Amino acid sequence: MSFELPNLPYAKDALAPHISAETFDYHHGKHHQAYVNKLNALTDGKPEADKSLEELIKSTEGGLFNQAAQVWNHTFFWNSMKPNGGGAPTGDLADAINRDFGSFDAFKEAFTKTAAGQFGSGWAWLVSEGGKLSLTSTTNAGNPMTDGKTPILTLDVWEHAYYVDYRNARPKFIAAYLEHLVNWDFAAANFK
Ligand code: MN3
Repeated sequence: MSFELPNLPYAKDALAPHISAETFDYHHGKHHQAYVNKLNALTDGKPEADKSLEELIKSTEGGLFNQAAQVWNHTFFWNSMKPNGGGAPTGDLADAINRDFGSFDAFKEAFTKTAAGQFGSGWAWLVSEGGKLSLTSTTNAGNPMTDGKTPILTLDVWEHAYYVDYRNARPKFIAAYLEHLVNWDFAAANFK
């Protein structure tokens, strides 16, 4: 058994102009594919080849963790967005955001700070733990599951995620994600 690159959940030009097809050509077609290839090279012929990505994330470290987590994180990131996304959550997740952040606007402000404040490469996450929502960021391939937290949404803040479309302007990328891209249906499904 080997690990495979999942298809994008939408056409590669479906999030333009916020994320271009060119970015997806590189970010999904080259970066994400490279993590899959390296994970297969590291696990080839070993028991780890039959484990799930979640199992590898929770039980490994070093190079194997980095590749497994980057494969999982990117798939989760693609699903954290959709064409004509953004807007506001509804239902239980909306209630929990209001309870744990004070308001949806306060959540957006805090998420923006978390994503902008992650120094260097990494990820910004909305997570739940025991039903309570919070924000966290991780460095490089880090994933909050290693701390027992459940990912709800993520944003890739490595420069490769935004440099083609926004150059160095990470805050513009964060704003576009929140206003136009977030898939709140996916987030709600993760909040159980
Ligand atoms: Mn990336």
